[in-house]
Amino acid sequence: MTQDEMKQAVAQAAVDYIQPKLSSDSVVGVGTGSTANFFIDALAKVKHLFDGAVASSEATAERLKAHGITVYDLNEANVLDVYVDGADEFDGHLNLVKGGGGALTREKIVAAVAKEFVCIVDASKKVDVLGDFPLPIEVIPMARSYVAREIVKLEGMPVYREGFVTDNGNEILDVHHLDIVNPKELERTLNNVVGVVTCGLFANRGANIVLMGTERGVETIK
Ligand code: ABF
Repeated sequence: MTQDEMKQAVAQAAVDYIQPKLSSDSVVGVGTGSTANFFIDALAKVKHLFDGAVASSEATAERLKAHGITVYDLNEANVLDVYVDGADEFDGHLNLVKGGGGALTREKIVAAVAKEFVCIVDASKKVDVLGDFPLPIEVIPMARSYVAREIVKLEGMPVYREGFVTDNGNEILDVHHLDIVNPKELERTLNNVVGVVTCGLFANRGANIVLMGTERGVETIK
């Protein structure tokens, strides 16, 4: 099985998982990235079963619309029963690193609103300790150097993601060499640095369930 086939299988498994929860007024939170794109394509086949979607990025909104799925602004949707999105890393406690695609802030907002966060990954994303994947941090542009200096004090090595602007008009620092043994605490610490919009740790609101595509099929981790 190729990595894309695993992503496709897990995307279909996510549709199968949420389908019984959908009703004609359901609004589905939809994430960003290549696994989320497979999910959108699979979700489009059951678009008659729900009302519409909230997107975690402009790219996702475009893909949903191209499939004829109504895209709502989050402020228009009172309730999101479920949010489905990928991740760059996850650990055994369902803490996540996200933001490799740069959409972390909107992803974190949609995840905060949703009653259930279903994370869809291939097996390469599983780790014992988070931090091999450089941790993305969205920063207000004028604060970039200050935030970088504060991160060095925390023993991380920040790298400016050159030429990249987020959907919110901000910049990204990718932080290398962090050994994330206490993700909840580090998430709070980083989010408290002035100029940080949010960091890519999803620990205080991690996933409720991870569906992981493997060579042997899709595994469920809760
Ligand atoms: C989003 O897409 C992210 O938060 C994460 O950065 C990325 C995962 O991408 P892919 O599914 O392409 O590996 O969910």
